[in-house]
Order: sequence, then C-alpha cells, then structure tokens
Amino acid sequence: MHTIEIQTQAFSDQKPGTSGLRKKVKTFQLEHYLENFIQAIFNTLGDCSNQTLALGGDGRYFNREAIQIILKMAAANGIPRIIVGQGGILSTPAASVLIRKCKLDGGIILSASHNPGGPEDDFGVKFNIANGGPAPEKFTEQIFSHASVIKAYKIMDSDDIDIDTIGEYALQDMIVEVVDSVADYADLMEQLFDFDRIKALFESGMFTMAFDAMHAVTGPYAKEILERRLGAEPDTVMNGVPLVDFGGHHPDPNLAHAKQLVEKMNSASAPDLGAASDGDGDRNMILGPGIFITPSDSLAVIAANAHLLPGYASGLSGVARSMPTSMAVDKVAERLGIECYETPTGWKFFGNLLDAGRITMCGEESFGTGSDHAREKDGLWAVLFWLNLVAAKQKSVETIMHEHWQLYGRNYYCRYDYEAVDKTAAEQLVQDLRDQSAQLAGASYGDYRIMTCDDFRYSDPIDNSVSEHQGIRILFSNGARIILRLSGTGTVGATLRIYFERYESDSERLDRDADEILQPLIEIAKQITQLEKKLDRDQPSVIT
Ligand code: G16
Repeated sequence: MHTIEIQTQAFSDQKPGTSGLRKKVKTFQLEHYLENFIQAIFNTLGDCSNQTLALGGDGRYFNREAIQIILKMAAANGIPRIIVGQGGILSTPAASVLIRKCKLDGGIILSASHNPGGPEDDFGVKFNIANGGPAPEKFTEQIFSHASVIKAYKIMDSDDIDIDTIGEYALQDMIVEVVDSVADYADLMEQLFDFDRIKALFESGMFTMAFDAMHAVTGPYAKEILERRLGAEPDTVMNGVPLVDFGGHHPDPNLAHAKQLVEKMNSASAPDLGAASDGDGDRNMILGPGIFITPSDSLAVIAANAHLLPGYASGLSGVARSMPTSMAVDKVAERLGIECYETPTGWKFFGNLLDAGRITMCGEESFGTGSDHAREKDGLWAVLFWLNLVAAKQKSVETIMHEHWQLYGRNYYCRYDYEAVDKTAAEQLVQDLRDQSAQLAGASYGDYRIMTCDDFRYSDPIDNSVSEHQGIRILFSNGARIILRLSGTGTVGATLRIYFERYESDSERLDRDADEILQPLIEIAKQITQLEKKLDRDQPSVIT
C-alpha cells in the first residue's frame, strides 16, 4: 500500500452549480474526471492533515465506486479521519447532522439530488463545510480555480475498504469509521418533535399516512422513524428500497414525478397525509386527500405554527426564503414581528443567517424546507413537522391549510420549467429581458401594471458578499410577480424556470383554481419574453 501521484489534465467544465458539480455518470467515469474534482476540493482545503470529514451519498449508480476512489485519495492527501455512512449511504440532511454532531471539518456528499440515476443518467459531488451546510460561493469558486489548472492528483494504491460493516478501518495513516447511516439523524428528530403525540395519533386508528421514498435514500430513514419508532403501519413507506437507478424513475417529489402517491392521494381511499422525498432526502412534498400543499405555503404554515412543537416552543428568531419562493412566509413574519430575509436560490445562502442566529427556519419553492437543526434542507423533517402539527391541532391537512389562508390570505403560485432547451438561446432570452427592463417599468397588460423589472442582487448581511444576476424579477403594482432564471442544477442544455405568483386576500376567492388565477401572468410572460419562438417550445416540460 503506497501513495502514487497521477499526472492529469484539467477539464474546463468543473464549475459547481447551485448545489455542487452535477454531470452525467459517463462524464464522471471519464479517466481522471472524478479524481480531478476531488483533488481540487483537497487543494482548496489546503493542509489536509487536520481535516476530519464525512463521506456518503444517496446510493445512486456509481456511489460505491466513487466512495472507494475518494477514500484512497483522502488517505493519500493526509486526511486523518473520515466517517462513512454504512454502505456509502448518507442522506444529505443526515450528512449535515453528522458533520455538526461530530464537529467535523466538512463532508463530501455524492448526489445529483432529484435528477435520475443509472449508467445513462446523473451523478454529483458537493462539499459541505464545518457548519454542515453547502460550501459558500467563495469556496466553490476556489474549487473551480484549482480544478482549472490541476496537473496531478494523489491516490493510494490499495485494496477497497469494507464500507458495509460498522467499525473502524485503517487506510495507511487514515482511520475510516463506518457508522450507522440512520441512527444519529433519527435521534435528533426524536428531540425536535413530540414522538409520543404522533405515536398516539397512529395508535388511535383514525389516522393513516403514505410516504413515498421513490426508491431513493430516505427509504431506510422513513422505515426506522415512521414505522419503527412512531408505530405507523408497516406499509406506510412506499418504494422504500433504495435502488441505484431509483427504479427507472425521476426521484423528484412533485406532482409530475410522484405519480403513484398523487394518484393514491386523489383516490377515494386516500390516507390522511401523503408525503414524498427525493433522491438524497432533502426535498419534500406534502399532500392531504385531494389537496397539494405548495412548498411555499408549507414553509408559511410551518413558520406560523412552529411554537406548537417542542423543538421550536420558544419561537422563531427570523425566517428566510429564496427570492422566487412565494411571499406567503413574509405575511407570517410580519404578524410574528420577526425578520424575513430574501436570498438567492441555493441552500448555501441560508447558512450565514442560520449560523448568526438571525433565522430559525427557511425554505424554497423547490420543495425544500428546513431549520437550524441542520444546514441542509430536510425532507423527513418537514414531513415530521406536518405529522406533529396534525397531531397537535387534531385537524386535517386541508383544514390547517384553509385556516391559514383565511388568516393570512393566499399566495397563488406555480412554476413552469422549460428543460433541456438550447443554452445559447436561453441565455440570450434572459439577456434580452435584462436589456428590456428599463422599458418594461410602467407597461400595462390588461389589469396588470409593471412596477419594476430588475435583476436580483443579494448582499449577504453577515459577510457582505455580493451575488449578482440571481434572477429577473417582474414586479406588478398589485403585488403579483413573474420571476425568470436559469437553473443551476441541470445537466443537459439549459433549463429556464418561470415562477408566477399572485396574492389574494378576499376570503371569497381563496379556493379558486391556481391555473385560472395565474393564467393572465403566464400569458404576459410569454408575450414579454417571446419564449415560445426563442426556445422553440410551446409547452413547459414540467409544471409544479
Ligand atoms: C438544489 C439547491 C436548492 C435549489 C435547487 C434548485 O436543490 O440545494 O437550493 O433551490 O437546487 O436549483 P435550480 O433552480 O438552480 O435548479 P437540490 O435538491 O437539487 O440539491
């Protein structure tokens, strides 16, 4: 067993996006590709001899091979200790919890999140820092700089490590500790929520739920927490066995991809609560019989009711949402008299606010909700929150949502995604809009008058770093919004996301069809951007 130094050449496309580096598996399998990026992470860390790390992934195709390569490279780079989830499995929130609990210096998480898996599909690598959260932009920019000039990487010439058996192993001078992937995370959930109350709800025989793990990483977590610790029926967890290709499905918990669950929730025998999580367990979708709770509404409900749950009984210091997320949570913050921060898309932007104690909860329209218990969004946490809420209020999901709208008004909301469109055309469309923004202010479209049109710029209140070009905002005088931005997580061409929002406070108009309410805004967006012509698409790929 010895260290070898391999000569390599830089790849020009290793710039991390919204959440790490995501590429096709075939790209990661190119000779030196994964190794270059991992070495760039180690080079960014600098002196590795005092860096203890977590390592794990969502179990998708290439996870196990990548883990072995990373372990051998970590040992060769002088990392003294690395904690690996058993079988190479760690959900993204569980990795965040592990880094925080064991006071590690960071972690490497292998996941392309909700993107499909398998030999023809996606893989990803991201680095989380000591607070348990995604590395901030200045760190990922350094990774990219190192990756762009890399000439060599170090790796051990050694046998694979047994990552399936809990215990400690030596790889040259490095200790590899293989730990239970679920236990620490499940223990933390037990501290945050009233498990006795939830257990009583299940035991009452009056309540059932369905949780769709989508053959992704949350299967074992959900089985342990929902079925074993909380006593839910044994078949509560659907698709609970993680598969390397997620059973050929797209592990994205939304109305388009969690079809089986959606059908169940719209059937006559629907359970009382339906929920799903994604590939790496950080996203969530909440449903009641016949009702879909938008992620933005879910964040608002969670913030409004946090004081009812043990982990949050002392109230919230503040809340935050990403800019395209609906402004429903702003209304809650206003009533609670707490600050509501508006950040760019990307969980990494919440890290500083959470670390500084400015916020307790945060969320995004992209099916992400979380709190200061971790530094990642957390799918099962959100599901447990809703379960605990139903148990505490003894009310249905639908009633909780309707009562919320009655009190705060309703932010009708939806998102159109145009996936895998021509990258140059999509970038040009956004640029055209930027160029047009001054003329758009003051323009009227039927009842809608544009107040301002700008390109969102975020100045972090903690470290004063500035992030430019975070999405075009078209803001109307009646409070409605159209937001356009290019996704930072796709792997083919570009994905244009358009977000539509309109607030309604008239109690007679809270139960309308969102499509109908938002249709005028959708038409305005098409007219202003000429997207159908410019992108050669007459329909979005996904509507959420
Ligand atoms: C990641 C980020 C989220 C972001 C989402 C969508 O989620 O962690 O903060 O909202 O991507 O980003 P984009 O709109 O740029 O595609 P995940 O669940 O994919 O890791």
